[in-house]
Amino acid sequence: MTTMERYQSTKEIYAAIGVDTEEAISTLSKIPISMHCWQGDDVTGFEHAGSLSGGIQATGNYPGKARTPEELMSDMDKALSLIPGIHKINLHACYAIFEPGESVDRDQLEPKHFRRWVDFAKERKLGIDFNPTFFSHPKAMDATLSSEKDDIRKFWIEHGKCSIKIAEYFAEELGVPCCMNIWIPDGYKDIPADRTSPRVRLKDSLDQMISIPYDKSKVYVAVESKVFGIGLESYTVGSHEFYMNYAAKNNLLCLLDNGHYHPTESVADKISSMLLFSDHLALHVTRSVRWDSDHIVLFDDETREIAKEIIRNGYEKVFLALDFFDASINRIAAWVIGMRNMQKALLSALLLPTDKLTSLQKNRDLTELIMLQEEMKLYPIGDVWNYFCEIKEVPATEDWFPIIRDYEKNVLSKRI
Ligand code: RNT
Ligand code: ZN
Repeated sequence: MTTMERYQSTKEIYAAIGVDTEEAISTLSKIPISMHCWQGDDVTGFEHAGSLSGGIQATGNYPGKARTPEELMSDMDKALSLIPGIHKINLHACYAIFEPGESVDRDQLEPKHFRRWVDFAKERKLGIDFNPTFFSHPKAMDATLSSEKDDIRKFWIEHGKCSIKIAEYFAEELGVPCCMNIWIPDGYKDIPADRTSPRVRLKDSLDQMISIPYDKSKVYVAVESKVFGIGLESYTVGSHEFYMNYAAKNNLLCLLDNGHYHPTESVADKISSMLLFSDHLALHVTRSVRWDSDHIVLFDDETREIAKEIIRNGYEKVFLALDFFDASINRIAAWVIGMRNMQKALLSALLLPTDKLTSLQKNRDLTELIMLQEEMKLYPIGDVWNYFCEIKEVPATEDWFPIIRDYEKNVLSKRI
């Protein structure tokens, strides 16, 4: 049977339970996922201002890592050609592109240092999301926006301000709103004597940063909390409570990274509460294995629960990005696997008989509810996925992988 024939019969199976597969496909086509550039080079960037710091770690030494803007763009192109639909790319400030011999510190960055990324995005009709980089830098040794040293704090506040202007430039040039996410690593390895002062300073730094004028319909500033980092296990200045309150008071977005909570906490469960009090929410979907390890996103229960909540609460309200960095396997395959898994999770959420499930809950038919939720797991989602890939002109099933193998042989293996 061809993919089309299988799809036609699967369409009827779903129709019998009240699910319109055409509608699911059309909705899935409209959901952009922000593909993080930093999977391509283990969060290195192009400035070489210092090795990866801030309590995050990319482990592995798989050959073929991108070393230049050209290599990274070429690798991202390869990944995007194997991912169905139109998406966004997510850049960090440390991926600024300078003229030969030019060197610009992070408090002096300008839109022009990202012009080549804008050209790249325009040609491919992609939006861009952005992140100031508050790590891997000599001035980020101890602390950044919460530093007790005024000159250090000023430097990072300036970096934040430049970043807002760059985010605005992306949105203006591309006609797509830019989510600009602030994450800082500041914290302590051991128990601090004063938990308040660093938070007072962080609050003041953020106030200064967002005091500059910018178009709030174009730039959505988000703040990302964290429970701990490597070497910063006891205290994180930018905790969940800090940022949730800061975002609420200042009309910013909270960014929830599902690697940044206690292991039994469910980010899926947080989405409905967040969106009840805020028009938008930002997400970093990742996978933590025992700790915030940033493993590749799988088509697993956690991702599927998050996807269900995105769909049920309105995907238009969510800035959806991935955040992982695996240097132990082919980095382009890592992107493709993670992006396609996120899409599969969204598709599986779109293929649920939501009205029926909701009314079972409302009528307290909880036995039938769990029964149907479980039976839905074996419905033939794969036939819909393969058809989706086919109409988007990307390889279905595992057929994309030989293209990665070829690229590895012809391009990556030559990078020595
Ligand atoms: C770190 C945060 C942050 C980074 C990226 C590189 O724990 O998750 O989002 O991973 O900005
Ligand atoms: Zn993150």
